[in-house]
Amino acid sequence: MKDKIIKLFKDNPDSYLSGEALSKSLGISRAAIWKYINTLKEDGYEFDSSTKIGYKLIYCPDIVTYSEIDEFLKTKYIGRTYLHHHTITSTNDKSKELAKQNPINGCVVISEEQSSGRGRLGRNWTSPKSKGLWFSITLTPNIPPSDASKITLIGAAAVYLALKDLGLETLIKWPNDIILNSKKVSGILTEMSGELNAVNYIIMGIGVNANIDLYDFPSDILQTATSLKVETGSIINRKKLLAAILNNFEILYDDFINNNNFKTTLNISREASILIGKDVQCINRGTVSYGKALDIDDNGELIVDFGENGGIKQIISGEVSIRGLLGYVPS
Ligand code: BT5
Repeated sequence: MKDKIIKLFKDNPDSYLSGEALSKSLGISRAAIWKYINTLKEDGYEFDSSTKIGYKLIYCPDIVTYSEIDEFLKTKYIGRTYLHHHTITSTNDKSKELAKQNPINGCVVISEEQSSGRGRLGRNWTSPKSKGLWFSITLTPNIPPSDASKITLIGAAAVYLALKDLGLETLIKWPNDIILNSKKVSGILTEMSGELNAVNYIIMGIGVNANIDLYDFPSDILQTATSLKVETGSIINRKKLLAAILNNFEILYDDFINNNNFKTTLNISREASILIGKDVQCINRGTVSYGKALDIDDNGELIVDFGENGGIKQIISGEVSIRGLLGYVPS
């Protein structure tokens, strides 16, 4: 209902809407309207109000609710079911809980803040309030489970394209990191529920460090993590950025699911790769092997040359972490 009320105000900019008109349009009592207006004020909306003529919306807060991103969203189904939280443990966990009952293709769960944001392999993901985009997309593709890792590359390509729209040239550290000026600004956590031959649902969680300040990062990641605000010196419009990611994602994802076309994503993964041509360490369950990243193959797997003893191998994303020889990214 809050979304509907905001939409009415946005459809009538510069106008005062009376309690009676709102109550008529929305089919709820004037007392209920008054209650909703108060909760909207708590969310940071500001209204000019007059007992005679009603309310006029004068300020929208930096909040990533559906009514705030709808005007930028061009998708058919990605983000058209949309659940916004102020705080949550993890949007991946919430999406999983919902999908277990009824997975909705394209459903986005987003939170201003996560108290237990997760990375891969049980790592933590720092997700401070209203300073980033912390969201998960539920997908129900009819693909074999072996193709699920491609969804991560599609997600990374969508973030890359959205940031490019903002004039930011990022690099992709296969399979799930977006790098700006050698530091991580975004990470992706893709989780799947499936049978041997079929995917039930996929939850793709994306974290983007939009307006995080350096003091928000725990000291142990200060060397590897950054935000768009830190790198550009400007506040990023989270609403437009989120919509751009979802818009780009739907185009790439649709092309893959409907036309079996994964080429655009592959081209982006290769051209923007920070790994190809570089010496890397592959860390698999604590075991480190050294090699040179050669390419990303047509299935989205990383091809690494481990030299005389190891030979050339395909690395499947998931359990493996890739690092530069001396640090987080290769130099
Ligand atoms: C990732 O894991 O990069 C996946 C991150 C996915 C986060 C999203 S937010 C919405 C959704 N809900 C969730 O609970 N998660 C997803 P990985 O490659 O394992 O990287 C994790 C590592 O990155 C940590 O061990 C830290 O070293 C570092 N890190 C933690 N928070 C960070 C941040 N905000 N920015 C950059 N690096 C971070």
